[in-house]
Amino acid sequence: MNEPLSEIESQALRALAAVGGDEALEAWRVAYLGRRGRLTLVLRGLAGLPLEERRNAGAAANRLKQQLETALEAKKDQLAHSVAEALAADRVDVTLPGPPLPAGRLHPTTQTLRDVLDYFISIGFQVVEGPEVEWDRYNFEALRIPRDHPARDMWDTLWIDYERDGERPMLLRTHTSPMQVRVMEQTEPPIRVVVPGRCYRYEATDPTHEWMMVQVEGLVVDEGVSLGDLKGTLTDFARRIFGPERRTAFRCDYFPFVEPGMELRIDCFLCGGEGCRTCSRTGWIEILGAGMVHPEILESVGYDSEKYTGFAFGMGIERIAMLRHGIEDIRLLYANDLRFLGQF
Ligand code: 2NL
Repeated sequence: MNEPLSEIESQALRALAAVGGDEALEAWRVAYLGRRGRLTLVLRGLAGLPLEERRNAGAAANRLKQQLETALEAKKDQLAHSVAEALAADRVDVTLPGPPLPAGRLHPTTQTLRDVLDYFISIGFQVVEGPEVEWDRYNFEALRIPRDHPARDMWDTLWIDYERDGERPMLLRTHTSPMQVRVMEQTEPPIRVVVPGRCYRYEATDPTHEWMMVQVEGLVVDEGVSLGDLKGTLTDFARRIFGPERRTAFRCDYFPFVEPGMELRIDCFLCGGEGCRTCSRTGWIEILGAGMVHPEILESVGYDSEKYTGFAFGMGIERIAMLRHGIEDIRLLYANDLRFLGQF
């Protein structure tokens, strides 16, 4: 009993359409075209038919066989294609850049410190660093600030918990001058150095004071160094850091280690000299202290003060950075808040 070919055809094509993978396709092939498949059985069953019928039915069965084989090949292609498509859709582009990493940056104090040092390096100064823990002798005595000197009140010091002969001879340096004394002790003029570093004062904090600050001091000692050299150097410095259009002015000030002593001011770039909060309504902003090195200091390190003269200066880097960026509270610089620090 032979199945009608039309039945095989419609079932085979429907089943083939439902095939979704290689395994199901092979099962389909075995079921219809395999050695014991439905169409094969029909073809075998033809043997018992009379010649004329066998020829007609045989031709029809062979056409269906070819049709199913063609459909099988087409299905194979389609499956291979959809696998390729799925792989393509799933592809990872390893050349794509990754998600951006948060970039670090230099602290605003460091940025300004580097600009200040770069200026002095450019005009021939050397950069020297010294210890943050100092001897009283270098921090005060060698700079004409003896224990009973009223100027000692200007620095409220953090003393190291170490006693010798009933005294505390060690401290956290209050300025970087002690390193300049060490330089003078160890070298003969000419000297042109800048000394950057952290300094400490035992002090309540407020918008313009911190217990730690970064100071840069400078020292020039040579034959024939004059107040003109001081004024020329520091005026040029002020214009390099704050802009070539800045007006500058020197005014008398007192520091025990210089004579004469002075401060350098620039005209207020916020109000143009009118008077505002930043310049305390004076129209001028103080940016550093300076003076001619006191001859007693030169003598105490073994220099002949008749032969050599020098000038020195000192500035707080936070103050310079605050002026440049319009920062109104020094405590913001060391509060470690990235919302603030990320702006510079
Ligand atoms: C300021 C003022 C100053 C000096 C520092 C100095 C150092 C030696 C000898 C003489 Cl070894 N002077 N340094 C001189 C004048 C002013 O600093 O306002 N600093 C923040």
